Amino acid sequence: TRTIGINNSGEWKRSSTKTGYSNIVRCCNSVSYKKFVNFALDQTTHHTLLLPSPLQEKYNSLNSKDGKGELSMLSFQAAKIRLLRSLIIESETMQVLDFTAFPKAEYDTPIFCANFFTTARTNIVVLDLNPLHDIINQGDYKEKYFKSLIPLGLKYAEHFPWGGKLTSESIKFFSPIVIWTKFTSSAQNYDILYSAFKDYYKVWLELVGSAVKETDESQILRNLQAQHRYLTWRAEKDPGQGVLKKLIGDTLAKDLLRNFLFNGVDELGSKKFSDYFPQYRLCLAMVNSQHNIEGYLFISRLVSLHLKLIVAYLTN
Ligand code: BLA
Repeated sequence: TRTIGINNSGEWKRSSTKTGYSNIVRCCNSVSYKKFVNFALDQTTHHTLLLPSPLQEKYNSLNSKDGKGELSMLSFQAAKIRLLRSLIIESETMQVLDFTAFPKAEYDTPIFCANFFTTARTNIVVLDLNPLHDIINQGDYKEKYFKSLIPLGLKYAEHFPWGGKLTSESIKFFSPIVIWTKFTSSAQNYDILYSAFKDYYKVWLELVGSAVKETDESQILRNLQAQHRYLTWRAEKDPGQGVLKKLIGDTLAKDLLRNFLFNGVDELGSKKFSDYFPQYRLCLAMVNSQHNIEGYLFISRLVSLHLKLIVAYLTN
């Protein structure tokens, strides 16, 4: 198989040894997310034939406007995976990972999602298998994918406490095992984050591996619409947008978001953001009001506590 990677100076290269990033740490921080991505790519190649995505040619490496940071992009596809892509940002002040894998519409498998934003002092982390369908009202979907994964979620819940306020939409895109957390920078925290990343990715690969191809056209369409809704949300509301615009300017940032990170948003469906999220059209201020967010937060904490009690009861 052809193998590819990004070298340390950010130049695109083909390497004969492995698929992934060069592991050399470019900057001052104690963590480099390149090893996370390399682990994932390596694991993936054990399960499936990973092919370069057509996006790779255009999206590979960019320097930030101030010349002090570098953005490295990798993208692939596979038999069951429409797009597996990663963005790593390394600069003097931050390390960022945005690693997401989208299954093809014939599979209702969750979307793998790892978003880590790291500065010298703090870290904002989302690690999840984002459910494709509603896990609150669609019990069978929750049962199919998440019931057996609750112990995995609990394994990290104690070390990585809930990160705080979220919009109600984000909560709905997250699974019961989401790691949504903020922590101070330390080698120990990165070790545990790496371990969680490895666990979650291996589980995701198993789910994709055992997924059975859907043949019912209406189910495929449902999966496709769910993927498109997800892409629409993220392309519009990604909290990293501001950082990206600052690093590479408005035009490039928008292009990167719509055509690389959330590729498919303009092709997989024709609905717009306001069709999927009409609440934002009329009354943005209300949706964002403290009251609403606190309400959801309160409920989600209750649910999570409840879940822990049930698990404790069942395992005793
Ligand atoms: C903050 N990123 C956040 C937050 C969430 C996410 C939940 C905190 C709450 C919020 O601002 O909404 C991530 N939200 C997600 C994810 C989903 C979602 C993964 O709904 C999926 C459905 N983060 C990145 C990248 C950058 C980044 C690429 O992924 C930078 C280039 C930065 N995330 C970033 C920053 C914040 C943040 C700077 C803080 C934003 C703020 O406080 O305003």
